[in-house]
Amino acid sequence: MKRFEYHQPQSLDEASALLAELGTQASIIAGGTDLLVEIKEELRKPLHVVDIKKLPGLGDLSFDASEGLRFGALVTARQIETWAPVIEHYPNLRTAVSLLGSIQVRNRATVVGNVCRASPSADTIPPLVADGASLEVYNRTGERTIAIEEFFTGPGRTVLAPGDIVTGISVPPPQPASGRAYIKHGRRKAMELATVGVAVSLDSDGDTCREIRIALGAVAPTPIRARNAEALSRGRALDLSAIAAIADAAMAESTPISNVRASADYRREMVGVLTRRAIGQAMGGIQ
Ligand SMILES: Cc1cc2nc3c(=O)[nH]c(=O)nc-3n(C[C@@H](O)[C@@H](O)[C@H](O)COP(=O)(O)OP(=O)(O)OC[C@H]3O[C@@H](n4cnc5c(N)ncnc54)[C@H](O)[C@@H]3O)c2cc1C
Repeated sequence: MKRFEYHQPQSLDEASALLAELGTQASIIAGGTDLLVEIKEELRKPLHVVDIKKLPGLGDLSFDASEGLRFGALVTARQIETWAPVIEHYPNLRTAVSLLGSIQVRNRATVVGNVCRASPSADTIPPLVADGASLEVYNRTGERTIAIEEFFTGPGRTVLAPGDIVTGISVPPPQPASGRAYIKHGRRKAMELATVGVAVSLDSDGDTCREIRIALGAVAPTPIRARNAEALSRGRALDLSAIAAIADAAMAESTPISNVRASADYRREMVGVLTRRAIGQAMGGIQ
């Protein structure tokens, strides 16, 4: 393992100043479940590691029917997985975190870290994209909010600049008569990264679909929205033939690569299969 200098700032301002000064030589560490593996395997060689665990206010977790869900950068996957409001109102996110690694990993891994790692196959990203989440970013020069869809610029790359710290994520409140689903497909049932991940959030209007957001993971350089498929769905009764057309559109929008886990053709096919299933699950879960 490459040696690095360890820093434990006590305030956001101090952490941001340090990160701005050290620039690309520094990496933030939260749970460390990605970063330490990458350092050990020499995929990353930061000279400085800035631990954010002592920063105040990053452990908050809240839900309000009018404000929605908000969680800070230190909230773990396991906290999200076991928290009643998430189980009740955001079953897509709940499913995603429950499929992330093992309980030991989930007790350390943060959801914000999973998003910031920006892996195309990260489990928590598709449901957060489908739900229209936004990221709160602190920099000592100012704070800003970024829509999660605008956060990713490529595999492992984001719009974050030196000095930026993601302090939390907000997810809008569920609409009445809405349903959500996330389906992960991998080679094994556990401890496996997604070969394809599909998240669907839909709001219904009686028999028709009022609004739908379909997010695909692991089938493009960044997680994506299947916007053509969504456009086909709005204002339409989601019967079997409509769902088949929507699933075909989602397949056409994916641009997967072949790698050790699956071929591009297989992944594209699975986008269709999982989109059909996820729409069905979201409709079945309408509350
Ligand atoms: C055995 C094992 C199995 C796994 N299985 C899965 C799986 O099934 N699905 C899946 O999606 N992931 C899986 N993972 C990865 C998952 O654990 C991580 O993505 C985790 O969620 C990252 O959170 P962390 O707090 O550990 O981040 P860290 O490792 O501390 O950081 C990850 C990255 O995010 C940056 N970062 C962290 N916090 C912030 C912040 N607040 N602001 C800005 N940048 C930040 C870091 O600099 C680093 O680049 C697995 C990992 C292991 C070791």
